[in-house]
Amino acid sequence: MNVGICGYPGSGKTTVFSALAPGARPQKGVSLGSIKVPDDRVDRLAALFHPRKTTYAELVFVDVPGEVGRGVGAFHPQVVQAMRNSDLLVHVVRGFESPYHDTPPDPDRDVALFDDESVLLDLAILEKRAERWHKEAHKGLDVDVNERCVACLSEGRPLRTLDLDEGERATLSGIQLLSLKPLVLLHNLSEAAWENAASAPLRAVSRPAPRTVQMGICGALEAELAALSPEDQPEMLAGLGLAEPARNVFIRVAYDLLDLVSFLTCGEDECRAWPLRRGWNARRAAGRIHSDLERGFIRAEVYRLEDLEAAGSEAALRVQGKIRVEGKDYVVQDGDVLHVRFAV
Ligand SMILES: Nc1nc2c(ncn2[C@@H]2O[C@H](COP(=O)(O)OP(=O)(O)OP(=O)(O)O)[C@@H](O)[C@H]2O)c(=O)[nH]1
Ligand SMILES: [Mg+2]
Repeated sequence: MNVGICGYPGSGKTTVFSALAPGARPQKGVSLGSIKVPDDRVDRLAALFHPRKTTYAELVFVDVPGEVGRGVGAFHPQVVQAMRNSDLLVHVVRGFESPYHDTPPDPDRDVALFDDESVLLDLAILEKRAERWHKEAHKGLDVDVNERCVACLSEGRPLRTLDLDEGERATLSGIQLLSLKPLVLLHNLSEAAWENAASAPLRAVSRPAPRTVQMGICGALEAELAALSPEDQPEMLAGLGLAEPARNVFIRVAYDLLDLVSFLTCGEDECRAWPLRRGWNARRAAGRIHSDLERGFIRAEVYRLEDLEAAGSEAALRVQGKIRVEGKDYVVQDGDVLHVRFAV
């Protein structure tokens, strides 16, 4: 899953990138950094299996450069490309005074501008599509959905506000519409604003619009925190009055917006967590592990980690009849432990 960190020049994107993906080295142009999603279930499995390897689910962050002007029409093609390749967009909104800007921060203007820009880029694509289909006299669900989307965008509304069911959404897959991607409005506050009680509403996680989450951090402080050794972090967190780094909050927000669950696999080789779209079935889950497992899927043996811990071993679990045999259509639940049986 790719998380695109974007926004206007000097809004603190690279600073936020360093806070969210510590250890990644920002570069000129587009930088990539990944983080492991902390998951105590992987640790609990590892305590039972003593595997050679433990692997956590990962989020990949993309720091999109901002060496472009501001205003509608300002997104550089390279920036747009990086945004299209993202599953989730993070709009870093400047909330601090900076020597690089001659205007004070204006979050509302930046949020509106960003929306307008995404809406116009999407509209251009969908209008071209409509024109082509009109010429070809093509009809169908895809045409209807396209029409609804154009109407929505023409009113200046991002596509994520549109109520689309799975089938309707599928007609839009593959075109990477920016305003359809889930969005985090990340207000990047100054140290002073962050400590000010008046900015509490900005700091709290809220949902101002469908598939949109707003949250506030002080990027500079969080980046400083992320650069500390794990032993030194608790002291700084306590000093800031925080229970956890913004990174952890962000991971939960991202999982929620992307509608992800994790399933687990285990054995003496590896214990691992795999992100999966909520509602996906066992066969598609198998495909996350390897395409052979999806193609040759026979069944999945599924159990709950709590049951394994209570029983002490898979053998004991089997005797208790707590290992279920599920077919390809079984909807995988968060925290399910899966063994896929397959033949190719
Ligand atoms: N006071 C304050 N300054 C910040 C904060 N975040 C970033 N800055 C400063 O703002 C300036 C720009 O930060 P960057 O992280 O480089 O911003 P950017 O969006 O990556 O910039 P471009 O990639 O050039 O568009 C730097 O001088 C940062 O130190 C913050 O939370 N508080
Ligand atoms: Mg930058």
